[in-house]
Amino acid sequence: MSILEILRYPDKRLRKIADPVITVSNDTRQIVNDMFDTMYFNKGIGLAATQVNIQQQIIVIDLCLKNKRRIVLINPNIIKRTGIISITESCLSIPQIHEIIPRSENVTVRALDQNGNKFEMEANNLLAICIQHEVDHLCGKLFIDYLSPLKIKRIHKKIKKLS
Ligand code: GNR
Ligand code: NI
Repeated sequence: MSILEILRYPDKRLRKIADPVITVSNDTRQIVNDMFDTMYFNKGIGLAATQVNIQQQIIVIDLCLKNKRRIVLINPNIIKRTGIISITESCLSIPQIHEIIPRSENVTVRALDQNGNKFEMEANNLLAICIQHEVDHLCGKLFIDYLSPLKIKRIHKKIKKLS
């Protein structure tokens, strides 16, 4: 078990594009386990490999914060989106910033699980939002990228004050 270091905005490595996992191996499963440990330790509901400086398309999610329903998405692909929903989002890579972000309300995602098996799942509400937030991370995108330049400016000021 290892707790990995989470990159903090404005670290440029958060902007890297993750590569697909070619073979789901024991190494991949080790990364998944470390990511769950890191996510639970930091009380997050999701974590993308990009956030722990691993440039591979790996996501872990558990909305319950406590081993209730672990979801692993390797090489995820959102194949369908419907509806619109907005909640106040936060990100372990941008501590103390909380903003309302528009997302799709329902998504269908195709991915591989930790055994390398293909699966498809439908998600709505918080799970759908979390999947979109994490898939964005794998593309180097952060939730604050959806905000206006003025709001981003204010966030930069707040981060400066906090540090
Ligand atoms: O822990 C997290 N909570 C959260 C709340 C609303 C929308 C998205 C999230 S994901 C976030 C953890 C994180 O930074 N994942 O990348
Ligand atoms: Ni995040």
